[in-house]
Amino acid sequence: MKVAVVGATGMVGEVMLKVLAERNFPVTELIPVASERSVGKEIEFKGNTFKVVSLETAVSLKPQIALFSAGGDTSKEWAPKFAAAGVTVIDNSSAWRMDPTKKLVVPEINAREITPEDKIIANPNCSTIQMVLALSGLHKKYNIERIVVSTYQSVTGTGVKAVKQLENEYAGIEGEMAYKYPIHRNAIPQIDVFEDNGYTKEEMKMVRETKKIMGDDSIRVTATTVRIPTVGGHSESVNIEFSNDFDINDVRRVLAETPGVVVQDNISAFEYPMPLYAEGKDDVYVGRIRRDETQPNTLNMWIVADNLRKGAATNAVQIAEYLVANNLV
Ligand code: 2RA
Repeated sequence: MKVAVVGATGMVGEVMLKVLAERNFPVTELIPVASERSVGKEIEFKGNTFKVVSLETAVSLKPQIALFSAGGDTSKEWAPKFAAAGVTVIDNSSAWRMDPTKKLVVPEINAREITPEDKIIANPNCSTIQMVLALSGLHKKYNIERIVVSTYQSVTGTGVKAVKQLENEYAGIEGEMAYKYPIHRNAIPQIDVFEDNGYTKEEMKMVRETKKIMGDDSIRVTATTVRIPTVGGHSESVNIEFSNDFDINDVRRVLAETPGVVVQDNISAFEYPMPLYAEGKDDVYVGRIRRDETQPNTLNMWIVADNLRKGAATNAVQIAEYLVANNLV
């Protein structure tokens, strides 16, 4: 496979390259793509060196697959140009996620929806991916009515400038700010811009994308998304109300059997998921599984995953793997 990685020098792009190599994706030729100022820069991939090219050059090289993580504006402009050249684009930006003509895919849940005609496939938002993956098996079994989620999100979700801000603040150095406020020793209850309803765009992504991926508009979702000074992954406190009552041991069994989910839930040994230990891993970790004692058919749990891996790069590479395995490219 000739594979282009658009945004190869960015935080997610770098992880995409790492994941492609680690998972032995059949890359015969790598085309790293970045903005004009990075063109010509050298990128190491599996012991070989590749030169960064421009978007124009990348289209003319006609890769079979292009993994995009270069922001919504670049995707809006360039994904259709790649698609028109016969390239299948897997896009990590929010540009196409809610477009009804585009599939929004978490492979373990809905990869079967992909057809050879899908030339632009959307990768969901990181905080949505880890939540829906953990909930997909439980939805099938017990039918989710409503989800109340609060997130504790890593600065890596914002990018390299935010990681630098945290490091600088920790070291007491003045520097560029990615956020309006300090993030060290803080929790910022705003991720992305505010929408007219008073929710942030990140919160509304969780609402809208969950319904689309689960293929069920009736699921009610309400979210509060918060940035905290961690780097290893996003954490989520999730309250789920089902139509049907559940057995808590069966909930654990369903979670343990959900591909990509690992149950870490042994309170007597103080075992629960934490972002420090999820960093660099592809799984979604679930713990603190317990019944909400204030109302029937309702469950509380804690979900943690590395937002750069399953929340972005790994999910995109898994979509690419599905395309190859099913002769869709
Ligand atoms: C964040 N969800 O964590 C974003 C990244 N896609 O800010």
